[in-house]
Amino acid sequence: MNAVAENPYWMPFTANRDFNRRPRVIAGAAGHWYTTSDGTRLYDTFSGLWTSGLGHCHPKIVEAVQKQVATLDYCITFQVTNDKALALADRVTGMAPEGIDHCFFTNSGSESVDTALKIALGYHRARGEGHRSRLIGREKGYHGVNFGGMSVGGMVPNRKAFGTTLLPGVDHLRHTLDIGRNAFSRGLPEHGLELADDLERLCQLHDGSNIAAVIVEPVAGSAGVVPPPPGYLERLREICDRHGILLIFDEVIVAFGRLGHAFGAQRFKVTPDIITTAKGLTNGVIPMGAVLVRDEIYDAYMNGPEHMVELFHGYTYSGHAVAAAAGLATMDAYAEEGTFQQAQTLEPHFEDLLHSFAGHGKVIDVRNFGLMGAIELAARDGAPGARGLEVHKRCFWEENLVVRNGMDMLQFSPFLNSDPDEMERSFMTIRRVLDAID
Ligand code: PXG
Repeated sequence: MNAVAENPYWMPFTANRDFNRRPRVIAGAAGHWYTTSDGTRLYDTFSGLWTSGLGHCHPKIVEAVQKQVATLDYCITFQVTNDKALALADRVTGMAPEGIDHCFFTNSGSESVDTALKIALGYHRARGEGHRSRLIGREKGYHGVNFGGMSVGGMVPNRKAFGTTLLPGVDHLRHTLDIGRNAFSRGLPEHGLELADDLERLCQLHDGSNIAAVIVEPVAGSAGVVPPPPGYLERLREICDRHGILLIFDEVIVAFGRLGHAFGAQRFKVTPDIITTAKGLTNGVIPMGAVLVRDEIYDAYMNGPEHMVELFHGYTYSGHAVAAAAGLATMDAYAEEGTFQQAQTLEPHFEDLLHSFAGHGKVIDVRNFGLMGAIELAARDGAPGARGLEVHKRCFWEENLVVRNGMDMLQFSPFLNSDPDEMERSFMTIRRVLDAID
């Protein structure tokens, strides 16, 4: 078959022409393994796309979804809701840091981010500070692909194509990746705390009273796992408090166990004003996101005539009954199986496996925190990204392993309930591949 000509599917974030030369197609999954359309089993080193920490086709979630879809598939979400959405909002806010007791549902991480930015702007307006409109993101930040998230995001390829149509009034903190000083750090890197002071500089430049919100990933994920220096998030919190700025943690990747806690905020002991989530909310089974909001923010909206809509925002599928049922079953599984504790226990083993690549000739950095890890390869001369893609493809075709590469960074998001031996074998395979290629 001439796949290049015949494949009508325009794939997301994919080199489509390269893919079409030899399509990699998955048709089934169970636990920690995928099955391709020709029946080959592949070990998944990325938990889906940071999504499926409990493993694929978790029986409890499958059952809950099957039951829900046959009981109530969809019901109108504006002015009416369903029992599962109410229960999930209650459940998730119950796991959140104290004072964060409200939850707005979306369908993805990108929607969670744009929702959070709008909630922040509306909050200031509701308090008579509508002039607080500036938004601050960070270089290398990934906050999804909608216009708000792209604007505060700092992934250059995402911004390049749309650079002239992004939101105005956005600034960026410098990123904290410093391979020169921090290469091969285990966990949080030593250097770079002073970079948090970029926020204070922007407050001096614009006057803090014009800044609505700062959004950061507690650990940058898509940028290739960039944990913050110790004290960095605390310092952002202090500066935000000093200037009345809302702090948003984008926890689309880190929430629900990836850092060994329900929320990254709890691991870092820093409480933001808004938390964005998606992915692990339903173990990736049904698309869903949630924006968790501090009480003061919600309360500020609850003004004016009671018959009027307070927040002019929402999605047809906000709080979808089947997604919410998947979310509830996911939360049950996390609790019953002690998943967050399992993740904590695996962390040192995972760290050791990653850092066993530290002396490898093709590796320029290894970074990790929680169950997030990256091995950064040296780029080939004149062909950045080629070495990373070759590892991905060789692992897929020759080693039955799904390995995520972002350019020359290999990224790892092991299952929260990984079998240590399986995890170890996957890294031995990657080493073999790395040794074999140019
Ligand atoms: N925020 C963060 C922190 C994310 O990681 C999004 C928002 C957007 O979520 P949606 O559901 O709209 O995709 C993400 C998504 C990677 C990778 O390889 C990461 C994401 C998506 C695709 C690839 O690291 N994260």
